[in-house]
Amino acid sequence: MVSLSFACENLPNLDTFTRTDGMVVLYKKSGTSWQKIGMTEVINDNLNPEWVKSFDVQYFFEKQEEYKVEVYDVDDENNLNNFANHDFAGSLVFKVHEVITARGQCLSKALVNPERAANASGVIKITGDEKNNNGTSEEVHMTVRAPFANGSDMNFFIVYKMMGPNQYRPLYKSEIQPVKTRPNIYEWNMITLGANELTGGDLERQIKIEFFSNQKSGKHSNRGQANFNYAELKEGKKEFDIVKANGDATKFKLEFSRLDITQRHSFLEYVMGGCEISLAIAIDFTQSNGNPSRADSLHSLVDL
Ligand SMILES: [Ca+2]
Ligand SMILES: [Ca+2]
Repeated sequence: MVSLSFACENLPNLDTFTRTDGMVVLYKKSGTSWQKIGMTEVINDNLNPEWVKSFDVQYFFEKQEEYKVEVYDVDDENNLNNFANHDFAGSLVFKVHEVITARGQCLSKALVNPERAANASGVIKITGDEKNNNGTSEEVHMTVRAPFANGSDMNFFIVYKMMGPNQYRPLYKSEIQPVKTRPNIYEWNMITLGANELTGGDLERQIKIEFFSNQKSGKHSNRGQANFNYAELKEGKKEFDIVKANGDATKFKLEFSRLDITQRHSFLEYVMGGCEISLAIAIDFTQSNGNPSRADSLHSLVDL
């Protein structure tokens, strides 16, 4: 299995008053037609979007399977599947083999749009990450907490894993946390990420959490980042310095207010372990037990 993810650079601007709202649609060739596999999320007002949503595809060494990406500027956001209502940025036909044999498993090519001059439709970067099915089934649950001086900002963070020198792939984007006036501490919802997803089998592979102050214009300003690796999380290290994008120190620290590592068990493991599931259903046809919405009914549903 290979997990494909996408980023674009220098997309043409296809909105009059704002910027392009990019979305990628992935297809696989089946006979003579293209079969849709799925779509990424929409990234608003950004000519260099980097999508979090990835797609797992089978890689057969002996087969030359063709895939196609289409990049749209979403204009009909209530009807994402209505591609005719969006502006078409460009497309690219590729093979998984090209992606995983590219440097850093990242294929970078110009998007093609016959209605525009060559190389005027931006560049798509397709990253292929091999999924190691023999790896660990651990997963890490963490709650990110960080202080930031300006309590009027709405902040979010993105978790990246390193793919190569200065090359990162986004794995998770948090919700946007609103103002916390006192004591300027932001805490986001707990997240769960698979160890394989974070490490690709290398426990010391760098993981980066980058904090952003959310701006409606889409020009989110970077508030700093914390770097660590999975091995440090396993040792129970919960605090990491937040540094600026240029590496300068800040006085802030990221703290995991919750950090747990657990085993993720497959359904088959439950079955092999002797797990039995039984389901009993009863229907009460009498009225003598009272209304189940009342706490004093024998069949009260209040606690359910
Ligand atoms: Ca548009
Ligand atoms: Ca726009």
